Amino acid sequence: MRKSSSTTVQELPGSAAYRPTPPPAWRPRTDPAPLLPDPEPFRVLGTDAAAAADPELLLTLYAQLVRGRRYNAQATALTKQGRLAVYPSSTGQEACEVAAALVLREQDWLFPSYRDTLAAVARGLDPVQALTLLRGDWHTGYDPHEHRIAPLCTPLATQLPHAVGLAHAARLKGDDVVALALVGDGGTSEGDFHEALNFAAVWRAPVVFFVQNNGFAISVPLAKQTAAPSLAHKAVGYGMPGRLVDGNDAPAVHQVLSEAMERARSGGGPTLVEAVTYRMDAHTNADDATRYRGDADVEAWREHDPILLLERELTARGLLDDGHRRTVAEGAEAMAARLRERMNADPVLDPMDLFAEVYAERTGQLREQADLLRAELEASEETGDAGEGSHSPHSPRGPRGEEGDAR
Ligand SMILES: Cc1ncc(C[n+]2csc(CCOP(=O)(O)OP(=O)(O)O)c2C)c(N)n1
Repeated sequence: MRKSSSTTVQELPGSAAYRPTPPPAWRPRTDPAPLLPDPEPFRVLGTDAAAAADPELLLTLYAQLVRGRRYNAQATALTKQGRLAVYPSSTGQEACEVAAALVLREQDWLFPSYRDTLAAVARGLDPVQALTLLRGDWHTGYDPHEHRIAPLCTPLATQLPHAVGLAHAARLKGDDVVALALVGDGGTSEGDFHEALNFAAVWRAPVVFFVQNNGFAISVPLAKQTAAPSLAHKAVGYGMPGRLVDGNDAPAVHQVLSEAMERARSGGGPTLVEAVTYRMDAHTNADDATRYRGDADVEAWREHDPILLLERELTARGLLDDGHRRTVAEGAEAMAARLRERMNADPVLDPMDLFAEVYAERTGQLREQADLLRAELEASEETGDAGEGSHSPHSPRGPRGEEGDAR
């Protein structure tokens, strides 16, 4: 902006003063070639690498995928029964969700988006606590510090700078912690994505960025989201490696993420991993996906289903028979029944919790509002207006979880 006639202003591109050539001292600091993703997504299943895959890992992944699929189906059903306000299903993306959870050590942190309840559950979070926010019952629904799972993040990509901040702080303190941040393809267009990746690369923060490219940002297809050759290519501009992986190939995702985590752990800095997958369900229960995509697309992806791909491999190697398959299915069914039962119980909530655990020290305005609410609640209790279950004393932690389910 021109301040006064004597101020020198930078001329706009295209003017005579604009010199796109950098000064002679400038040199690229990194050879981009090692940072570039492979042209094709990395695969294990259906390739020679599959024979070397650890049978125990394959079976663990299988059990978690089946359980995850059942969890998604049950949570979706709960929205139809009015027991859950909203559920962004990760059906079709279970390999990404499960692998993300399994590559974390206890001290590592997961930074999920709203679509990643399953990753949180696979990390060991109680399945009901994981749904608390989506039921609109309470704040996050769990203690992020206890589980080292940040709140499920609804504003797109804001979890990425959070993850970088935590990772960078851990490194400054000398703590052996890696942060794994999940984001959708649409989230990569956000300013927070840019700021997080740039800062992380410059400071070599121990963080892994994991993009689940599921084809759509609600109704916006990837082709309208980016003109980049792949989302993994974006890594190169920041000076970190980009990896492209088949997001429906559970052992492949596990391997690529494990390598990225190890790189971060050992001081090698961040990695951007893009998993190519597909969102089989609508964006949420509030969306009608038939308005922007055809059944044929969805059907084509059924042939590349993460459970189907893994089952094929396990069966071919004689690692999975009907008995084992039944046991896994029954375990998933029992989890779903328990989830149904617990979600069908009305939670006892305290309206005063609205003010709890938001600020370490409440502002004057919030103190005033809390006093007003308390007075109203007390008045309605005296007149007997309070509905059943309202303002009853209960755990200060909100809806209580049960057993650390799922591992
Ligand atoms: C900052 C911000 N802008 C817009 C929205 C509204 N919104 C919610 S989900 C969504 C699409 C996100 O798509 P993507 O990142 O690909 O993730 P997916 O839902 O496919 O997992 C949008 C635009 C939001 N939540 N936050």
